[in-house]
Amino acid sequence: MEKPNNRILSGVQPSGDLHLGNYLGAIKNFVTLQKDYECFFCVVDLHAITVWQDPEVLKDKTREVTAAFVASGIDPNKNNIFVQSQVPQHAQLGWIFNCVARMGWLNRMTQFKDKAGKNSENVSVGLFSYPTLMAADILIYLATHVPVGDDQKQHLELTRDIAQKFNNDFKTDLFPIPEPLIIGEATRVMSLRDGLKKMSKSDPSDYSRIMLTDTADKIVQKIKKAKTDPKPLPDNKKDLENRPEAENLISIFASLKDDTVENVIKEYGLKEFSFFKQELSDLAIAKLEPITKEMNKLLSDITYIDSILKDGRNNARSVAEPVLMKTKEIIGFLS
Ligand code: AQP
Repeated sequence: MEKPNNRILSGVQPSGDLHLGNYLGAIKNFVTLQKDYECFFCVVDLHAITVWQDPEVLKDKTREVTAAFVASGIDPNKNNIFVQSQVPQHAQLGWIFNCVARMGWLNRMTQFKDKAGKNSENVSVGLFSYPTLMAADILIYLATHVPVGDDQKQHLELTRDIAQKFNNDFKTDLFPIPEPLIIGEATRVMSLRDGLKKMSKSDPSDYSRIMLTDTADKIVQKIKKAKTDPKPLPDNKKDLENRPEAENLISIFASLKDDTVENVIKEYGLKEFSFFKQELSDLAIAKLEPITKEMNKLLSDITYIDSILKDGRNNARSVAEPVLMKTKEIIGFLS
């Protein structure tokens, strides 16, 4: 079987409105990576249903994530954009990996602990075994690289462990050990209300995140209300220590501007936050408004969105099926 050497898989859940963390931590990087890698970008609806999703809303959000990919600059003619549940090989390999991964490995996953909290007896089994499906998402394409935000690093480590164990157990070299790609100044965008909490779709506060669907006025309001400390911006990076809200806003600015935190500090050091917030609002609107407009335009033509997903699905299946067949043969399943 031909082994790729520069193939990427990454996914975004259609579990709510996409926010600036998803954009800066993931989608914006996908746009850059499409130049040098063969890319599989997946709308991971099987992951989304690990927590309750309203069926009608799930359909809309699945198309919205697709539109966000394209509106941000991912070329659907060059890349595979598809929906996870439409490529059944993911779930089939996911089951096999449930039988490879060890309970102790999954018990150590901090995201499960964070998401389940005190409710761990009542969350779905899928939420617990989510990382084995993520391993299947990656390895069903023999992906060599995975762009990851800070929050997904541990899951990628588990994927590497699963690939290694499968290869060792069955004395094969079928699965690559995928490398993380950690890119940009915003690998972990924090909540605008609390610099110690990740910006997230499920945060109950609308003011904790900037959404890709927010109007310019809403963006201004949210940035104006963003929590900061009373001091002006620091004039060197070291002084950002113990100032999580300041660090977050400066990192967001740097990432939106494709610049470094050091350069932003050079330009705005010792300025008041009220001034910096205005500059940040202008920059965020300049970068996000065209994407929002394009997303809305794309979403008015569902037939086009669905045709992108159909092509993506067909390509993805044609790559995934031989890998699944080979895996089954190695395990000893009858063909
Ligand atoms: N705050 C963030 N900063 C940087 N990157 C982030 N990502 C998510 N939040 C941030 C990255 O976005 C990609 C898609 O994420 P996802 O939707 O699949 O899952 P998630 O990480 O669980 O997203 P949320 O918004 O936090 O959802 P909920 O609230 O449902 O848990 C991933 O590459 C992720 O790293």
